[in-house]
Amino acid sequence: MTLDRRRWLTAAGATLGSLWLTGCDKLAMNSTFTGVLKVAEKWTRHAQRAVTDRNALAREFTPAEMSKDFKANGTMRPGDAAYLALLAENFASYRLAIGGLVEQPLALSLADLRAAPSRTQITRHDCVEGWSSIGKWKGARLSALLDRAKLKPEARYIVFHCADTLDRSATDGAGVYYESIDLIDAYHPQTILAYQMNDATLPVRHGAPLRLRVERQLGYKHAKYVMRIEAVASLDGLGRGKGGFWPDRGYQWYAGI
Ligand SMILES: Nc1nc2c(c(=O)[nH]1)N[C@H]1C(S)=C(S)[C@@H](COP(=O)(O)O)O[C@H]1N2
Ligand SMILES: [Mo]
Repeated sequence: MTLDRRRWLTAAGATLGSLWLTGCDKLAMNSTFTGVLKVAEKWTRHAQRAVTDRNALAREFTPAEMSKDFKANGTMRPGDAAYLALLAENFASYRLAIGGLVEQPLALSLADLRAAPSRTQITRHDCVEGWSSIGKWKGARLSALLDRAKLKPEARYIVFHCADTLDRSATDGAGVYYESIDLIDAYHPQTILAYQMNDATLPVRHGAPLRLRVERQLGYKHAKYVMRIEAVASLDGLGRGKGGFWPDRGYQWYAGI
């Protein structure tokens, strides 16, 4: 499935459609009503343009433009026992769980992920803190994995649960890093689960064994150390309810660039 315009335009269409369905010629002659239609039409075009923009590719760079030293940020080596155990055996028993609102829950090894449809891209990572680095990423296309898991129609967001506790002072259990994206970004062709960076196995400081690249958004959306993916209908029950570790602490949930 590719996330078509339908899901996006359903809301606009429903409103506009019900107006049309009144189908009264007298109404069409009424200038207030035609004014409403014009506004609705303009709004629909606006929504359409927004969809097109969201599907556009992020800029890609040449190998010569790659940063000599790609900065690392946030957690650079999770101290969590479960992660350290996986690291000690070089992720041999690592399994990416894909569950929640799916017909077919999955548990994928790194070999499975490497065998899945992939994409390679050289992109610029922009952190809200004001730095950028350009790097080359190779990973499994999230769209293909979600197609394999078969999203249920109620699924609206994809959540990435990470291995690292970034805020050890959080007593409400919201100290573990997580992030979420909507289905437009989940199905964007550049949205991948990267296992390789700059032609080498993804290093620990950059999120080994698997990290999200969601190239149309700022750095904090790019969850590192991804352990589990969950399809959900609402972000309410997660963390502090804002859909991500940093959004729970005041950052925008949608960090489009
Ligand atoms: N699990 C996890 N993912 C994370 C973070 C983190 O601390 N933990 N930091 C985020 C932030 S703010 C940025 S800028 C990028 C940094 O990725 P990098 O270390 O590969 O540069 O990871 C993001 N993803
Ligand atoms: Mo960041």
